[in-house]
Amino acid sequence: MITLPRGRTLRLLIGTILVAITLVCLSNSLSAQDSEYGFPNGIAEKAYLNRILHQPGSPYTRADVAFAQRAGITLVAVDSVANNSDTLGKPRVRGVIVMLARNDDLYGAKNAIGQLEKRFNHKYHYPYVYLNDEPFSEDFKTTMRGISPESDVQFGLVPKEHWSYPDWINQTVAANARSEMAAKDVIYGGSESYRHMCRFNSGFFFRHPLLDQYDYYWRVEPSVEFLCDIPDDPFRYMQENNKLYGFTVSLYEFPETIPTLWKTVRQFMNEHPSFVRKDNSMRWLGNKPDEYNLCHFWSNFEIASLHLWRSRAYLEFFNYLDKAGGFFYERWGDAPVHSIAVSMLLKPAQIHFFNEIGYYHNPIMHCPVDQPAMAGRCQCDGSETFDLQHYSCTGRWFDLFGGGEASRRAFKLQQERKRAERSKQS
Ligand SMILES: Nc1nc2c(ncn2[C@@H]2O[C@H](COP(=O)(O)OP(=O)(O)OP(=O)(O)O)[C@@H](O)[C@H]2O)c(=O)[nH]1
Ligand SMILES: [Mg+2]
Repeated sequence: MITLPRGRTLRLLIGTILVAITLVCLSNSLSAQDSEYGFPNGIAEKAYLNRILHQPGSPYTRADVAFAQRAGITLVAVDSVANNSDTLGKPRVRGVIVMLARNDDLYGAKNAIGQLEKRFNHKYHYPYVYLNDEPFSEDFKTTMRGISPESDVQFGLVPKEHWSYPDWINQTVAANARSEMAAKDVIYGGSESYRHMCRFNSGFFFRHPLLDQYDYYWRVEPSVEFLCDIPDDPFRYMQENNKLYGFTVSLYEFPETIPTLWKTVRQFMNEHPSFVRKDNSMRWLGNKPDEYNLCHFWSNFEIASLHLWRSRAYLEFFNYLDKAGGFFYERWGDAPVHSIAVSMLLKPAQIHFFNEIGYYHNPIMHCPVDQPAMAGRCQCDGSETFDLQHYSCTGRWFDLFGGGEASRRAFKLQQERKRAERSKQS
């Protein structure tokens, strides 16, 4: 038989429970409002954006400024940025098209940018920044200037410290890891330069001085294709709708490239709970906290805020991962790193699926032609779009956060086509 406490003991017990509840609530609200990083729960959205975004007039603390200096980031005053107008007469959004490339990527770079010009930028003249870990050849520069004669075009060298081993990495261990992965046929498993590239795209590209003056970037890779005329300005869309990250394709990562990534992410989250947005998008990454379902946005296409990566929260996250060594001891890609960060730091409404941008990066295609009205401006077959195919994670995104009507219509077309093919064969 259970003996219930009475009288003074009961009052004492209830009192203790009430005090404990109050303390828990108080500590939650304090940690929500008062993280050193101003992040993000309990802070009004605008203030939150101002804190993570280095916006003009944002209330930087001294600590923010010191941190930015340590991270090699310049806080740019808005007045120092020319307020050009685009050809449509509105003030220009501070957007830039960025490509990391080698000199021998010239042919692919020319094709990709040629298509982007034809489909979109000939109307807007957004500037281009090309980055390389080696100096660009005159041939590369002249050719690429010629493709977008009306845009400002800049060529930047990646600083050595953004493309080399940090001192805590044991290069012998890294070399052994590469050999082991190559022996197992892991894609790019044996490549040293690929690892520097992934680390650069994860943690450094946005610190390049040529990007200081911009708020948004569009990442383009050599040899990708833009399959549709792009009617509206995606940069402006991002700005006007408070979007911070945009994607067209998502899929599953190769697990062999990231054996300890998720464990490291979880450690980071446990050690820095104030970075983890309460209304985040992490459900997309799996149903159980201990298991990563390998979903990621395919980062060869990104239209996103540069300030997202310049935020203290992201830089702390990147530093944590970088210290863990997985960029070199494994083969962590910038795609899962960006995607996990985006899911942790942003709410779903800040992440945008750019359905209308028809896009191809070998071997995957996103095509928005789900209805005849769109067919006139695209060179792709919507019934072949990747969106809801089994290796895509975009369906999961729609299921969790809504949207995707066009993709569902396209998927229906896909099924009908397959059925028709099957019945023709039988
Ligand atoms: N400057 C420079 N750029 C690189 C290097 N390696 C890759 N890149 C660029 O980094 C981006 C990603 O590299 P990719 O080789 O396309 O990697 P991926 O998309 O995972 O693989 P693919 O399926 O081969 O396209 C591209 O813009 C490349 O041009 C390098 O060593 N130096
Ligand atoms: Mg590529």
